[in-house]
Amino acid sequence: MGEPKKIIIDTDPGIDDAMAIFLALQSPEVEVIGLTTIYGNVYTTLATRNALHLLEVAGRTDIPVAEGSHVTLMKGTKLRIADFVHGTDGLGNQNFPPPKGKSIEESAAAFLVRHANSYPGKVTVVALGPLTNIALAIQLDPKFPKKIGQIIILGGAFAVNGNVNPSTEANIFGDPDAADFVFTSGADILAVGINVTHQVVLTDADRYKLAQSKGKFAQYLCKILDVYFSYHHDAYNIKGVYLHDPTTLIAAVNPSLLTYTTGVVRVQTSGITRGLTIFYNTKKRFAEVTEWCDKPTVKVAVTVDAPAVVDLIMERLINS
Ligand SMILES: [Ca+2]
Repeated sequence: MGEPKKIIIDTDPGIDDAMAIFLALQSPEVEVIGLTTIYGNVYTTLATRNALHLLEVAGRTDIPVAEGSHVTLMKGTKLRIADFVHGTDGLGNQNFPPPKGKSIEESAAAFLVRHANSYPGKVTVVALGPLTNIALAIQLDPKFPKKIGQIIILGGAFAVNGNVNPSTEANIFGDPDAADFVFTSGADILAVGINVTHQVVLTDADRYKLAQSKGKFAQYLCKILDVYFSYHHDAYNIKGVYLHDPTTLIAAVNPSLLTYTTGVVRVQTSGITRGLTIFYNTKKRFAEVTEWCDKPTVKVAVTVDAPAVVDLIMERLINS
């Protein structure tokens, strides 16, 4: 294996964010060079606190945390916070003690820009929340899309219903203006939507296996997973949980476990379908000039080897 891929995880922890962060720390294919925080599952201040806490649990306080935006790209302060999914603390209502460490002085956007400049083409951002910080990084440095290696995005509902409402997936809903800006920025983008992540389910039996293991991360996750299981039972009538964030992290660790298609993605920024992601496969030549014409293409995940992804996640969390 060559050099591990340098990754920055932009995150709103979040129960499945916690799982993705631990998975990354357990994966020799990637080197986590920083966490940047964003609102989504919780407000940004709490996301920062949770990111610091998770790194302390992991014994990886060497990894810096840069706090991200508290408002949307358009300075909106009325945020959608999914605390009913992850618990009011974002981590399964466990009332963990506050972290000892602090975030660095630099903003998330400045941190992203600095690392893209230090290692041009070599840094992958794994964006697990609304895309505000990534959009701000592009505003800060218009060359950011060309300097960053890849941006792997958990977001979108491609040709399926959303999970906030029938049109829209939660991370895109969090900041549709930022999402449209990032998707059309010309960066090397890979989007993993809920059309894919809804195929990757951690079952009750898997949770039992985690609980029976001696793995440090497995033990921790079993404590926080109850709230997430309850939410999935109420919302989807399933005895399992969707592994949104870990599956997206796997796209950085082992991209061959997913398949992809290429096209232009635009995001609806107003109306009842605000946050809708519309993919254009570029095959049809439309008679009129459309809002998708002359925009850069991105990759969108189409299929996933779900059993292999769950096995890999389980193996790495159990052997921790
Ligand atoms: Ca997340």
